[in-house]
Amino acid sequence: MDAPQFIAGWRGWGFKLMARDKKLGGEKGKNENGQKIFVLSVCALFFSIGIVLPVVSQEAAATITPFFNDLPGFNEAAGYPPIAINFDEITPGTNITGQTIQGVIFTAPGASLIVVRGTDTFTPSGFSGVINASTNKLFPTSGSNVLSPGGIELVPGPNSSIENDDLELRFITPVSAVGFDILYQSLDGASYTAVEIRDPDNKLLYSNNFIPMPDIPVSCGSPGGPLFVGFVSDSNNIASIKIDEFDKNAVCPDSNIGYDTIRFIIPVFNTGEGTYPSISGIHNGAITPKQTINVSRMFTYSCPGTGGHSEYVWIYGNGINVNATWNGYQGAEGYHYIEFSEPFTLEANVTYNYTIKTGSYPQIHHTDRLEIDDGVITCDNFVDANGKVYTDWIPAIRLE
Ligand SMILES: [Ca+2]
Ligand SMILES: [Ca+2]
Ligand SMILES: [Ca+2]
Repeated sequence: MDAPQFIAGWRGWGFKLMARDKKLGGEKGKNENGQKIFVLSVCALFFSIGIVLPVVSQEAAATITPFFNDLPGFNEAAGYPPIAINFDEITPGTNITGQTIQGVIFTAPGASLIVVRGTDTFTPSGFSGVINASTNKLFPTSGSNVLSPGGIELVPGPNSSIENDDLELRFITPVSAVGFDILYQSLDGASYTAVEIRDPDNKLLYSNNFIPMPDIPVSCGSPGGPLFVGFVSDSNNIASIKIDEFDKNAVCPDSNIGYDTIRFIIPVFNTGEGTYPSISGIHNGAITPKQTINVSRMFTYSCPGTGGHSEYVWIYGNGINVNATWNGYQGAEGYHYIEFSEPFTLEANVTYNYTIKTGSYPQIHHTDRLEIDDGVITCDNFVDANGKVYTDWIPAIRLE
């Protein structure tokens, strides 16, 4: 581009313009005052000639609604997706590049994806415009850990292996909504981050080349802080989301970002609650999930006032052969669960056999075939504790 490109957006009392460093030849203004004077003079120009530039943002398909700095709005539209990933169970210092967590593949277009304790992050010397470097950290929004591409040192640019803080999340099972916090080294009013969302065919669903920050004045050296970004689709078509962070200079202590508190609905296979009558025994049948699910444990619904549970589960066929054994009445609700030693994946529209041995009084679906939103589960036979055989008893369970 020959001329600077600007993003204009109505912000209540007026509009605000942000100059993108990349569009100005790769660097921000020489100093903050110079940049401010430049932006103000451009504002004055547009006010004087009475034009408004369009928002530089495109929606290839009108199916995605963005929520910037609006967690309540996102929750309302998306049905309160839980926090699925908070990084708090991962040992600080772990590089999760290429790893799959809760069915999400973490890909690093830039610096390596390192989980750190947020308070361990720090701003070294080398930036201009520093007011109080101890406030320029990646503060967590859940627990104490965050994802900080490049690690704990939030270095000035250019230094692409440490401060190019891009992130791509790929969902094994596409979702209809995803939200998370971007942690800015300095919440200074200019995000220098872009976002792209793609469907399972890699088709662009949504992009925004300059994520809007809250309505705060641009102010070099501001303390670090989070910005919630969320996206809601009208179908389960969000397969990947890519954040491009493109502040790569040493002007103001703001060339690093991190991530925390990722919200989305984790795909499960849930039969929902069953009914009486109930008795323990051994169930054999098949499960066909409608969506690909990452399984690490199985929940069993119990009849009220009983300790109904599963004692053993075996899932096999079509490349899967896993089993797990109950380890007792642990914790308040822990007895409902059987944990598998390693997570495994059940593919969409593939049928797997199951054998489930129950104890006490689990809830039962009294049918030989149950079709639910998550797929289909059938009963081949059920041998109850007295040796009686049925073909229409399906245990009420949830694979998650
Ligand atoms: Ca966290
Ligand atoms: Ca970094
Ligand atoms: Ca950067």
